[in-house]
Amino acid sequence: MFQTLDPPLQKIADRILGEERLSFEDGVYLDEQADLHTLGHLANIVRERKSGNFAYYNTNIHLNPTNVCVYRCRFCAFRADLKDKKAYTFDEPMIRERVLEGRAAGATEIHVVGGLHHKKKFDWYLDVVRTIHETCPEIHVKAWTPVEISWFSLITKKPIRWVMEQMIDAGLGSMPGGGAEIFDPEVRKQLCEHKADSAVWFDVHRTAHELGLKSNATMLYGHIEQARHRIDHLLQLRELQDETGGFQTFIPLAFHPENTELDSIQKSDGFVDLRTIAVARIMLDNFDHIKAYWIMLGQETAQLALSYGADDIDGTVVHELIYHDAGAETPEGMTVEQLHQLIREAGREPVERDTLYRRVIREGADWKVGESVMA
Ligand code: V47
Ligand code: SF4
Repeated sequence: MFQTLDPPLQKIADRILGEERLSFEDGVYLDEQADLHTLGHLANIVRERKSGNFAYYNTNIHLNPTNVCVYRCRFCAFRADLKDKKAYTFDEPMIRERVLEGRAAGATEIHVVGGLHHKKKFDWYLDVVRTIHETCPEIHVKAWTPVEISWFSLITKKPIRWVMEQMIDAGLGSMPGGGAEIFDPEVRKQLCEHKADSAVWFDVHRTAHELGLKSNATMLYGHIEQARHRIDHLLQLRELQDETGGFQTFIPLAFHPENTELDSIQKSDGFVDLRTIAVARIMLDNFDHIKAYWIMLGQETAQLALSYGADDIDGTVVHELIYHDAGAETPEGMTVEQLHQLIREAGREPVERDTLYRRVIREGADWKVGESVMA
């Protein structure tokens, strides 16, 4: 199938074709030395094994309830101090209005993450989830990262499990993948010294999985990290997935430098983005899905990514702030028709999924969920 590959790459290719697991050294080799086209071809084999020709998307809406944050991650352009001009905090009517806007647009999911507000108590965050759930119980609430959950644990002086149980009672349905950045402690120290470390990140996801929630995982790349940090990050995720099986999707997130403390770093190009997606698809053999987040990649790279390992492009999104504050030039949302066109142009078959990867069946303005798509 391959014309003469370098012997180390040939060995790795044989292992991928034989569905064998790759090592840390294999991952670093792929990341640093494999040519992009061979890498993409190998990742595509794994991708089609798992998802065939399907490319998933969902109809979703974002809510970042506040941008006020006690932390100062050096890569973040979204956060604000309490008295900043750009500081904002949603109240209950604003949250309800956002949810109703989502319902009118046919959203099956609301994606909620934000800052850690200096003055808000745990009940305020709990009410964010409760208000969403009570306003539209049919919309799945995917909310909070381990950074937020550990903050709630700190301010309530209660264990993480207790915090999560309260959130589940209020309507939490699953967790997004944020806050992971790069797990390596030296890199983390330089990016976001004070916020939850990797042990806490894993503790929260393990607890979520034990409580029956599904979650996602991310990796922020294209800043000060190196290949060995990226591969270590992927292998730590693979290990927890072996233990719990609770992760659904991995989402590599390209660093956007504009308006951040790290604005002297150049944003990664399409080659690096595709390489990162392909390596992730190959190394994370126990993850069902890899997401090419179109908001972050741009539409063209997201389309290519569907042949470099990705099988999901996130969704209609609407009201994205984290990437747009950091200079993303993509639109703030896309219609279902635009997503379909984007996926079909890339030669894939669009499938609308809900948060838990069940097929969404629409009849006029109504929708219901069917079977798990690959079941
Ligand atoms: O945790 C913040 C990252 C994350 C920047 O689970 C930045 O489906 C790049 O987690 N440049 C939040 N990245 C977003 C996130 C996410 C996105 C899409 C889907 C899902 C999912 C999760 O964004 C943060 C941080 O790692 N981030 N600032 C920046 N300037
Ligand atoms: Fe705060 Fe999150 Fe931004 Fe860090 S990434 S400063 S925790 S909003």
